[in-house]
Amino acid sequence: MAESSVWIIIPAYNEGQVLAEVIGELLDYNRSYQLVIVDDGSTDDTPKIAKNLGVHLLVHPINLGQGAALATGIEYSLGQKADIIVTFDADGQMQSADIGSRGGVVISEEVDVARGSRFLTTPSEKIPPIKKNVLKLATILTKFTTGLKITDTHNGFRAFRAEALRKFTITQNRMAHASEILSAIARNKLTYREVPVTIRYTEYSKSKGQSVSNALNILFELFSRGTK
Ligand SMILES: Nc1nc2c(ncn2[C@@H]2O[C@H](COP(=O)(O)OP(=O)(O)O)[C@@H](O)[C@H]2O)c(=O)[nH]1
Ligand SMILES: [Mg+2]
Repeated sequence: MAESSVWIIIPAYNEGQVLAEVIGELLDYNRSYQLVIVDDGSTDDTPKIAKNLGVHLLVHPINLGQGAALATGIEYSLGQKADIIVTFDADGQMQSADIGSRGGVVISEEVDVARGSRFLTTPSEKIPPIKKNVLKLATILTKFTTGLKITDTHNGFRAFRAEALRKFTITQNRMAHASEILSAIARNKLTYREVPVTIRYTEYSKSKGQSVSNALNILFELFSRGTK
């Protein structure tokens, strides 16, 4: 059987400081991955750096948000006949080793979606306490609104079978896409598995990451929208 083609979508917004290192780690891990950087209207040196990395580069002329960047990368990869599509952050918080060769469990366990969970590995004291509580609340609301039993609802690490991604599109441009994807998994009855991933909390990532108030906004949005 031919090898599956694995496409990694890397949304990047002002990640010039770390982007080259993140891409280098992914390539060192597995050279056969197709890497797609979506430069989301960055105003730093992200475009210049991305251009020289020898990977697929898609550009939003203005900043549209992480959800829009993922949608752009997914549409492109589906058009290139990807078999497995992985969403992976550009800020160095994720580890390429967590992808697993060839899409890992998506293939070995024959599920539509493998979702990362930081609560299956990272010693929980490393997760900022407020963030931990917000994420815990999110799991309860998610169970209530979608019926999905997920330990980490807002983890950006996901691996999809291409066919699963053809069943829905991401319309939430900004961070609410995380909830939208969960609703789509429930609505389309996609099979899923959570896989342990390590999320690194560096000073850099903490200074740039999503604020707790934004996480709360996302939660309210999820709660009010339900599974529609
Ligand atoms: N914050 C933010 N991140 C974006 C945007 N567009 C793309 N991204 C990328 O989305 C990923 C996750 O963003 P981040 O703010 O670190 O989210 P967090 O890790 O959930 O706190 C990073 O790779 C960003 O570079 C955007 O408009 N805003
Ligand atoms: Mg981050």
